[in-house]
Amino acid sequence: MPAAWIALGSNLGEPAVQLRAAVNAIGLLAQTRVTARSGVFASSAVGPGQQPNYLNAVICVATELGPLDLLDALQAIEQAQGRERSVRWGPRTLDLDILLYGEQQIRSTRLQVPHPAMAQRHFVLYPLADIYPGDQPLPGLGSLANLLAQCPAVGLTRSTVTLDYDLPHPREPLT
Ligand code: A4P
Ligand code: MG
Repeated sequence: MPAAWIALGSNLGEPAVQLRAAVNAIGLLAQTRVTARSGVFASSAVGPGQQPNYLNAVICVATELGPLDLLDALQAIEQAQGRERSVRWGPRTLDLDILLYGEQQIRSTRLQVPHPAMAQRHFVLYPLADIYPGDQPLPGLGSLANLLAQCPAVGLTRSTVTLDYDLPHPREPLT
């Protein structure tokens, strides 16, 4: 099954709860399994005006959904968790971005993969480094070690929050 890496971000509505709920919802998508979860990182908002701080994380999924079907599914989860799209880079309960989808490089109107801003974003690269295979170059972007070296983690801190579920995973039998 192709592997896709997904970035999660939230700065409204109890970000830790939003991130955990999103991982849970992604794990319940058809033909999709969450195979790795990064730690959770805190940082101040990149964007306009005064905004609450963000929590960010990255997960890896194995999925039979094609890239656009995966995007549709992620946008439905954003909507279900109360996402309102008003201001570009404005505060949000949940942002789900497809960072990488297998080896594919996609440049369509709706979907650009690798995500065009990922190389400049410490809140994406450092969580990704928790779970991305060190010896595997990123399609079109080279080694993650190089990207990290050019993107200092200034203002980024590892949170004590984790993506662990508070409740038993719905797919596990309840005893
Ligand atoms: N789209 C194109 N490529 C992709 C992709 N690879 N993954 C299109 C997901 N979507 C993709 O996205 C707008 C459109 O991008 C989608 O409809 C989709 O067709 P959006 O989520 O509605 O808008 P946005 O998130 O406000 O814009 P954008 O440019 O995606 O913003 P970013 O880059 O996601 O930045 N500061 C901190 N500390 N942490 C953050 O997580 N996030 C942002 C948002 C700003 N500042 C932040 C953080
Ligand atoms: Mg986005």
